[in-house]
Order: sequence, then structure tokens, then C-alpha cells
Amino acid sequence: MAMAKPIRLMAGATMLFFVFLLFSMMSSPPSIDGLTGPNEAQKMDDMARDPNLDETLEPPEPLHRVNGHNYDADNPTSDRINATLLSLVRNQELDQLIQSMKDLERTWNHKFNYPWTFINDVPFTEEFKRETRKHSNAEIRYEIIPKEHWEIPSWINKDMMKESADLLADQGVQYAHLESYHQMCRWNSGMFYKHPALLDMQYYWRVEPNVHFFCDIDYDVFRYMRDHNKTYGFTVNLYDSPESIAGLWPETLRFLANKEHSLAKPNAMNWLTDKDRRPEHNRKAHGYSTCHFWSNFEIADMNFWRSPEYEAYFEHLDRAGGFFYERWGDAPVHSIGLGLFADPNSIHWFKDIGYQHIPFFNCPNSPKCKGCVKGRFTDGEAWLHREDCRPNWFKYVGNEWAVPEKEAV
Ligand SMILES: Nc1nc2c(ncn2[C@@H]2O[C@H](COP(=O)(O)OP(=O)(O)OP(=O)(O)O)[C@@H](O)[C@H]2O)c(=O)[nH]1
Ligand SMILES: [Mg+2]
Repeated sequence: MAMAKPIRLMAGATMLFFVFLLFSMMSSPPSIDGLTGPNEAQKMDDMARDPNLDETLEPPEPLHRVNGHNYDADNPTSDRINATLLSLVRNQELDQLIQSMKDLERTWNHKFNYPWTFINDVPFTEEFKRETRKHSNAEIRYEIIPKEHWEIPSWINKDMMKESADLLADQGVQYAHLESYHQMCRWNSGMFYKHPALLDMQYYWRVEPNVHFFCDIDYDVFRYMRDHNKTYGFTVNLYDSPESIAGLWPETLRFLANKEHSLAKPNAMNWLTDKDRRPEHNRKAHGYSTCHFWSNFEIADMNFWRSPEYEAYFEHLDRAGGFFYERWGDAPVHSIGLGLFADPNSIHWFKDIGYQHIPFFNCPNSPKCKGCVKGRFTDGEAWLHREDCRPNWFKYVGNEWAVPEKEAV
């Protein structure tokens, strides 16, 4: 007896999914040799103590500061550069967003008055606009995502997506069935910088609802990025849940085959592929350490995401479907892109920016900070301490804040 069409479709989708899964798991990734990061002299094997316990001042000059009216909100010839504070946010997160705004305005933006850009997949409510306007003197823009940037792409099979979400959920992957979460991760990975309102914008500081900022910052962080040739700035460096990205590294290596010339030299490949500290993570992620910059905080140059190398990488991943058949996050995707295609010297740890997104902190030892415990990495369960991947970053790339030994004595 012939199978009914929906059953045939389902059977086909299931077959396809298992082929995808098998391919991801079995493929033996091509290896890429001889690539290392800089700062050999400052390498640390592990952290004997959290560097956030050491006194933290500002990063090196040049630093651009408030001087008279140079950063007034209404100054048409201000010293601001082409940059914005950027939040993808839902109307119902208004209170949590205001919490983040208040902290960032108090510690930094009331001095520098960079514009805010709020982005949503549906129109912002009048209440959202009215209430957020109360918390900044700077310009605020409210933007909607073009449908074609947010929708699940036509090549994604919905039946297969549902089945894979069931499997991911069985493995404890959070938000596996939440379609909008997958869409958000894809949008943050490869779409946000294509938004028409951002096309002529270069730098952004990503701000999520319900995050905290603890330290006064007295210099223009965007000019810091530009003046010091920085591409990307992070505060927290973590391990990911390997179950959510099982096929990401095999797909990355498939993309890289025959493209070794496009890798940055130096690059952070060793940080991406470490298997010493958490071998199980590396094994489950098929060769990827799962180390990533926690992308709910990012200060970065959008021209990097717009580069042909990253754009081709994102396109490849997007076509492979793992934003929907697995739960590839924008944090590992951005981080792998950076690890491969950016000079690690252009990646900056904003150690001086005290930050919390539950359950992790970056809390430096500085008189400029209030409200967090210096050196505390998490206020959650003890096992969360294992999620810290900074030791690997220091080991392979270096700690730019480390005091050279001669000076330390
Ligand atoms: N407009 C809009 N924003 C979203 C949607 N889903 C997530 N976001 C935003 O995307 C960012 C990340 O989403 P979160 O839900 O915080 O994801 P997360 O940080 O991994 O999860 P939590 O640990 O629960 O905070 C936040 O700024 C959200 O406001 C959505 O469907 N629409
Ligand atoms: Mg969040």
C-alpha cells in the first residue's frame, strides 16, 4: 500500500536528518597545522588566581576623554565616531532593558551620549518608546527587522527542525523548541549588520536586557577600538554546551577545506581547538574546544562581519542549516569567525568594564567599580566555575593586562 503524502514527507525528512547527523558525527575533520597566536612570553597554563583580583586601571593611551562640550548630546560637531549602542529586544522586556540602560548611562553614556538603536522583529509599542526615552539624553532609534532577515529560510525543512528539536531537548539543550531563539541566534550571527539602519554604522556595543554594568568608564570606548586597531572586545570568555553545536566544527572545517590561505596570521586556532582542559567538550564538539566570547556583551567593528571571509563563512553555515537543526549560537559562530579570520591582537578583553549577565561576571579590582565582588566569576552553583575559558585565552593568546615580570617584582 502506498504511504500517504504527509507520511512520505515525514519519512523523507527523518532520513535526511539522520544523514545530516551521521555526516556531522562521523566526518573526520581535515587538520590545519602550524597556526599559533602571539604573546608567547605571557602565556599562562592555567590561572593560579583570577587576574580580576589584580588592580585594574585603564587600558593604555591614547584614550579620548570628555573635554568641555566635546561629547554633548546636541553638539553637531562632537567627538563621537560612527557607533551605536545596540539592543535587539522585545516589547515585553521593557523593564529589564531599562535596568541595562540605567547602568550603562550611569557608568558611561551620560558622558559620551552615543545613540541607542533598538531593534525588534515587531513594531515597538508607544509605551516602550516613551519609557526608554526617559533614560538617555542621546538620540534613540527604533527599528524593525526586515522580514527576509528574520524569517526561517526557505531551505529549512520544518518537520526535520521539529524532530531535531526533540532530540536536542532530550540532550538538555535549552530553548531547543523555541523557534524565535534559533531565529535570534541566526540574526545575531549574520544579519544584524545588514540592517538598513546600520549600513553606514561601523562600531556597536551590544546591550541585552537585564545586564549590569558596575564600573565608571571615563574614556570613549569606540575611539579606543579605532585608535588601537581593535576589531572585537569581550568581557566574558566561556565554554559552550557541546550538545547545541555538535555539527558546527565539522561544518567549519568543510568550509575551510582548500581555504587555508584565508586564515588570519596569526590566528586563535589553538584556542578554538584546545582539548587539554576539557577533553569531553572537544570530543562532543568534534574538535572544537567550545570556547567562545559571551556575545551578550560585544563591542565590535561591523566591518569585520562584513568582510568577504566572515560573510562566506556565515553563508556556508546558514546553508548547512545548523541554526535550526541544531542550536548554533551567535557566540560560538562569532568566536570561530574571529578565531580564524581576525588577528588575535585585535581582540581586546575589556577587563575594566564590570559586567554581569546572569550567571557570570567580569568584576575587576578597581576603585571605579561598585556593586560587584572583585574577582567573582559567578554567583551561581559551584560547578559553573568550570565554564570559564579565560585560562585558554591567556595560554594561547596571552593576557594583554598582565604586568611584565620585571615590573611586577
Ligand atoms: N525582538 C526580539 N528580541 C529577541 C527575541 N528573542 C531574543 N531576543 C533578544 O535577543 C537577546 C538574547 O536573547 P535572550 O533570551 O536573552 O537569550 P540568552 O541570553 O541566551 O538567554 P538568557 O540566559 O535567558 O538571557 C536579548 O536581547 C533578547 O531581548 C525575539 O524573538 N524578538
Ligand atoms: Mg540574555
